[in-house]
Amino acid sequence: MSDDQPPEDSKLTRSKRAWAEAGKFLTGRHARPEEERLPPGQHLVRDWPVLDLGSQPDVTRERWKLRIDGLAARPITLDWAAFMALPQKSFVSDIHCVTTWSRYDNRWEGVATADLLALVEPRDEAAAVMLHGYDGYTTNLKLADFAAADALLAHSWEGKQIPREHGGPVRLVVPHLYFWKSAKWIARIELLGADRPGFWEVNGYHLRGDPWNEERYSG
Ligand SMILES: Nc1nc2c(c(=O)[nH]1)N[C@H]1C(S)=C(S)[C@@H](COP(=O)(O)O)O[C@H]1N2
Ligand SMILES: [Mo]
Repeated sequence: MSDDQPPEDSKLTRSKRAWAEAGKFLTGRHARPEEERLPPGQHLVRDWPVLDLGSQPDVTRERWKLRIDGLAARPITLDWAAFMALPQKSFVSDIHCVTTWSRYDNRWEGVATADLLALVEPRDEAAAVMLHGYDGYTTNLKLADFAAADALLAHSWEGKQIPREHGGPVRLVVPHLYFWKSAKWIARIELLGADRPGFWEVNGYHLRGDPWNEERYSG
């Protein structure tokens, strides 16, 4: 379903693996989101940086399809019209990227992940999801993290279509975890019986990625 395979041994992945080994940016502090809005080691930005593996697939709304399968009683493929016919939600949340920038108060519109899960009926054994992007990117989440109350598949940001470089037509947003978990150009949500590492997780990044516990790296 994806257009190409991500570069396993690019300059980017090599330098990120080195960051993970060195524990770059780690402060050793822990915090609680109720007490500190800005997680340890983060700084605020006003712009919105673009980060990806270097290819930004050109997926039009007409061509975009989302497959939800794996351990589900009712796997489905949604096209744009079917996706837009689902209940639309709007959430405001903060972004925390593992490269230390955070951005407050992003208004997203789209379909809540909890509503999507209700549609496909995860089997009792389902415990995690693997997200697949049209660029071949993958990232994993525990089912409960994916289903968080403010997590959604977003098509709009600040009232406008999410532009291609930020993952349009549809990207995931899971605000309580580092932003690498929020797959852009989402193509497939695969329900799994157990958590297994995606692209950055294989390359030294944490399996879960909680910013307040500084779960940057696996080591
Ligand atoms: N499909 C896909 N999703 C992705 C990525 C990617 O390379 N491909 N990069 C991740 C990383 S590392 C980050 S920090 C965020 C960046 O999102 P942004 O470019 O909208 O800021 O997207 C995440 N989702
Ligand atoms: Mo990232």
